[in-house]
Amino acid sequence: MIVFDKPHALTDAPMHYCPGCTHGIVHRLVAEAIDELGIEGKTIGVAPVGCSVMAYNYFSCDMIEAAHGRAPAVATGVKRADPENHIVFTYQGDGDLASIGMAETVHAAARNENITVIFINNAIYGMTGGQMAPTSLPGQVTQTSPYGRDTNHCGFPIKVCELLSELDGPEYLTRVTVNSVKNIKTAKAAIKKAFQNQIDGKGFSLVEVLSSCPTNWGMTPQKALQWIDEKMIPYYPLGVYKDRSAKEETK
Ligand SMILES: Cc1ncc(C[n+]2csc(CCOP(=O)(O)OP(=O)(O)O)c2C)c(N)n1
Repeated sequence: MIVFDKPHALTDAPMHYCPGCTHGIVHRLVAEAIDELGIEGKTIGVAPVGCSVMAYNYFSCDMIEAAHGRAPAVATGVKRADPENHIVFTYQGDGDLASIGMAETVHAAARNENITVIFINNAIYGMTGGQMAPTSLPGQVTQTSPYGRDTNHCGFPIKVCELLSELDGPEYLTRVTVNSVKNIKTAKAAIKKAFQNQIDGKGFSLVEVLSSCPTNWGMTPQKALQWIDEKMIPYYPLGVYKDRSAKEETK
């Protein structure tokens, strides 16, 4: 008897992610949301460069590869070409979304593009070998900050949900994590809502997922999940940063 199955929106391809990396968990949550909302046939994902560069192998829906940082611009075009029949999501790392792609991110949010953005914040450039990202924490040791991120020299991490919440445009901004069963359930609900918002025509919805990178953090998978609790969440508090419709309903 099958009691726990793979979502239909995921292929059978084995994933290439490192042991303890949470990209796989987030892929599953996105696929579950697509299954439950019955939108696989009309969903188009946009994955740019980063560890999830081969996401097109893992999702059963249509996928497009975007240049580094340009996913929100590509997604805007795909969505606007046929808004009634396309459900469009981007799947982006922190180097991608908050560094090279920051302009695309801010402008897509300001325009309230009706797309769903899945933002994987693992505080590092994973694919290229662990360089400092715009989200690396003060004091964090990376390949390009071997003595720890010095804020005098490198500035401070960018808090994407807080930053975008100052804009009038975006519909829904939330930060979640996937380092425990409880947190995975919250993340699932947020991702599903971000897709439902698009179905309802509400606009730009971004789910930031605090994620682990044991390989580049130099930790065991278990320690990496603890590090999210101990170091990342205090700097990047979890929660809903904007939910415009909910606010309007309570007025
Ligand atoms: C235009 C361009 N600049 C730089 C690169 C090199 N590059 C590939 S992935 C990457 C960073 C990826 O980090 P992130 O977006 O945080 O995703 P992760 O790999 O951690 O999941 C960089 C700088 C590139 N492919 N294209």
